[in-house]
Amino acid sequence: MLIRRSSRADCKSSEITPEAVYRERRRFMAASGVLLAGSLLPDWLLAGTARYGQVPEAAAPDWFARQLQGVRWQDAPQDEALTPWSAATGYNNFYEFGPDKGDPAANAGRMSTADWTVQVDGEVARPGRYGLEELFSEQTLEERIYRLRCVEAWSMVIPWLGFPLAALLKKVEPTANARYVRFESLVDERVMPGVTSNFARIDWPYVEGLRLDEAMHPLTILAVGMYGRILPNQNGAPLRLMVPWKYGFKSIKSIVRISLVAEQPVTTWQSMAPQEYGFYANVNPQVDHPRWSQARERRLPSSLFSPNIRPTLMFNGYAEEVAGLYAGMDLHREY
Ligand SMILES: Nc1nc2c(c(=O)[nH]1)N[C@H]1C(S)=C(S)[C@@H](COP(=O)(O)O)O[C@H]1N2
Ligand SMILES: [Mo]
Repeated sequence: MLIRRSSRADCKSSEITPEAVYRERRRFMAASGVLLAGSLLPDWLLAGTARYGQVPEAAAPDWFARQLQGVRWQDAPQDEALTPWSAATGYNNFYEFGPDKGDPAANAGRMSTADWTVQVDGEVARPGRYGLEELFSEQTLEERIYRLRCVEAWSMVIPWLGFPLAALLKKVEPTANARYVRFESLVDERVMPGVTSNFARIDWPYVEGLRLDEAMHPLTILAVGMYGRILPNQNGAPLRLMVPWKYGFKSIKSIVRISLVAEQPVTTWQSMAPQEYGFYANVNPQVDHPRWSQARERRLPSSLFSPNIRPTLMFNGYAEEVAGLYAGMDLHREY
C-alpha cells in the first residue's frame, strides 16, 4: 500500500516530514484518478498522517474536517516545486509575534483560534459577527497552489486550502457605496510579544485593504489550510487573505474584522513608509523598492551554495488573469 511505504519500514516516522506525507497523499490521489475530478479522501489516509508531523499539528475543528472530504484539489505544477512544509511554517513574517523569521513559529502557538469570530461591518446589507462555520459551511474548500512573493525578494510556492473571498462578500451583500474592503488582524497583548515590545513601531492592529474588484477577483482567496491540513498559527490561522499577484504583506493573517468601505483604507505598511510601500503593492519587476531591486527573487529553500535565484514575473506570474484590473493606470506611480 502506497502510503505505508513498506520499503522504508526502517525509517522512523519522525523522519518522514509532513511534506513527504503530503506528496505521498497527492501521489495516491493522482494514481487513483481522483486528483482532477475532486473526490473523497479516505479517512484512513488522513488519520495516518497526523502522527508524522514534526511540528505538532493543531487539532482541526469539525467543520474543517468535514470540508476536507469535499476539497476541489488543484493539479500539482509541472514546472515549479512546492516549498517544503518546514520552510513554509518555519520562515515567516508575522510581526505581532516578533521580528525574526523564526519568531512566529516559536510564539504563535499560544494564540487560541477556538470560537473565532469575524466582525463584518460598514457598507453591507448583512453586517454581524460571524463564526467561521457560519461563513464557510456552504462553501467547497479549494486547493490553490500559488507563488508567494515577499517584498523582501524571497518567494515560496504553497498549496493553500480556502474559499474565494468573493463568496463571503456576496453572502454579506455589499451596498452600492462599497468600493474597498478593509481587513484587520487580531491584537492580543497577552500572547503577542511583538505587540507589547513594538520594535517595528507599527500602529496595531495590522490593517490591509483591496479595491472591491480586486477583492472579488477569483484568484483572491481566504485561506483556512495549507498542504492539505489546517492552517498553522504562524501562517495566520484560522483565516488569512491570499492575493497571489501582490507582495506578501497584502495577505493579512488571523483576520478578525472585514469592513466594506467607500474610501481607500489606510494600510499598515503604506502608512509607515508610503514612499516604499504602496496601497496596490502589485508584484512588479520593473518598479524597484527604493532600497533594493525587485527584478529577481530568492526561491526558498535557498542557501549560500544554492541561492536559487529566479527572475520575478510581472504580477507574480498572474498577469494574464489580473492585468486587466489595472488597465490605464501608471504602475510606477500607483505602486
Ligand atoms: N497580521 C499580519 N499579517 C501579515 C504579516 C504580519 O506581520 N502581520 N506579514 C505579511 C508578510 S510581510 C508576508 S510576506 C506574509 C507571509 O506569510 P507566510 O508567513 O504565511 O509565508 O504574511 C503577511 N501577513
Ligand atoms: Mo513580506
